[in-house]
Amino acid sequence: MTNSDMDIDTADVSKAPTSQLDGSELVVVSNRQPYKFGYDETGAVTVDRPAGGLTAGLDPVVQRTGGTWVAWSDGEADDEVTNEDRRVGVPPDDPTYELDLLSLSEDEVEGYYYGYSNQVLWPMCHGGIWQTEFKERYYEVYKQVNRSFADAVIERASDGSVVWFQDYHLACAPQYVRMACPDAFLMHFWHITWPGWDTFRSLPHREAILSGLLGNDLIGFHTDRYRTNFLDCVDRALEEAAVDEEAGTVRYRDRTIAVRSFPLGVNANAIARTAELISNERRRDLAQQYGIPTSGRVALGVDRLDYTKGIPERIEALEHLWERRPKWQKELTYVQKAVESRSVIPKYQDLQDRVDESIARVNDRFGTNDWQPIIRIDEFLPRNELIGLYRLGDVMLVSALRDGMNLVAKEYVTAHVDNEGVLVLSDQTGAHDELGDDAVTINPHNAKRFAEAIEKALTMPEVEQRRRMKRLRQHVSTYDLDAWMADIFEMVARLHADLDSVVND
Ligand code: ADQ
Repeated sequence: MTNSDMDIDTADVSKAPTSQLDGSELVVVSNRQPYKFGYDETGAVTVDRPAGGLTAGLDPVVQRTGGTWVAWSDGEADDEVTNEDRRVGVPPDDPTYELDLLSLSEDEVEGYYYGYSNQVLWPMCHGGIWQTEFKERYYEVYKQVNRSFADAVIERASDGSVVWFQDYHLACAPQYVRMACPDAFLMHFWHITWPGWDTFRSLPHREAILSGLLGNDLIGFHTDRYRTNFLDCVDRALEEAAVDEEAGTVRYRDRTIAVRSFPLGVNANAIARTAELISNERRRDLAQQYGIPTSGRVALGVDRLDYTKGIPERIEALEHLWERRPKWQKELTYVQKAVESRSVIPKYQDLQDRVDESIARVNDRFGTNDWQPIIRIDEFLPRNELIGLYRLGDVMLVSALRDGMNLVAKEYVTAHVDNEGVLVLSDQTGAHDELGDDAVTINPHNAKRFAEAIEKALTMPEVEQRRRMKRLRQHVSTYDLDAWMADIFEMVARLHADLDSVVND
């Protein structure tokens, strides 16, 4: 087996404390698998390791605690590497925990993943009621797949286990597990926004989704706003639930569920260390490789191609800037690092077409023989190259229309170890709640103001730039991934202790 992502330094992974788990077996449940098995061109099995974000952060925790990770099996070589129970020890070179892979049929993937998860819950949670495709079949399949995830958990979990569900793909599973394992500790982290009641009430299955999540003992959101929205939705939708907003609890079916906010951070030490190792020469090479001019200024965007990320709005603002302030033509180049996402869904195809058209229009309008205003990088970049790219960005443009957190903003800040660079950040992101004071704030819908904000960022005096960046970096390195994990495990320990005292009373 070969490792197809050799850039990951395994010594650079999160070192979050796990002692609060007190020997409990950890079972992580997520849609995506932390190790993906495929084949290279010679037919040898390859393994893609987690390269960033939460999966990369959680993997070392489970490596330390041991236990199980249940996920959808979508690797080409999964059949070959797993045993008859579809389990495989990971990390492959020195296994410390088991990956339990769930096979899904094409119909299941269509209904559960592309259907209910990504055409109902995703747009609805981001406030896009008109973007949703409510279909009863999607919901039926979503429940059925959630049942399969729950069955896999039930097979592994005991009453002493801590089961940790990730995200909106698994809203019904906790209730199913609860029925079989009444004393296991179940928790859930919801990675996307939770909308207000007036949006959430459009969901035909709203009671079932809430009730499924209330099978947990602890539910976490990125911000207080989402936590409050969730409690309000529970209060209005479920007659039998008693919400204590101040305490952040719900009393439901004779159990108490704690609802808290835990803003997710990035693996700041690892990013900063990688960033420090990127020499000026390496940066120049990288710029040359992608045709990025080294003489002018660079604005950067790094996103999944998703309609929530505000990419067309960003291009419109840049167009406005180049049009109204021609001095930035040939002086400012915009680099869009995009990664294709959920392309079988028509709304995602529409977005990709829109982005293609806008880039072509702007390049056609302002481009010259020796300058291309927008450079697009579509290919996969290993993690250290992505960090190198962050360092090339004089200005980072994060213009999401809605975003649970937005880790890209935090990664950019962390990579700027020299305290240079300016973050332009949409006030519609969870990250803005933490970073808004030292970023240049935008509303992504106002192209004129957005263009002014880009200019403000580009002309910010160096002293102010450094002062802001330093504060941003301080915040992001203090509230990093380890701190996030420690907060959550500390809460688990506290709730565990409360449960024990109830049992012993
Ligand atoms: P995403 O919507 O995927 O995640 P985001 O937080 O911006 O959004 O990115 C997650 C990770 O993907 C980051 O580590 C980033 O480096 C990587 N990434 C994004 N675009 C990339 C690209 N073009 N190339 C390479 N890597 C790229 C969801 C929620 C967010 C929330 C996260 C974590 O929608 O609001 O912040 O989960 O909870």
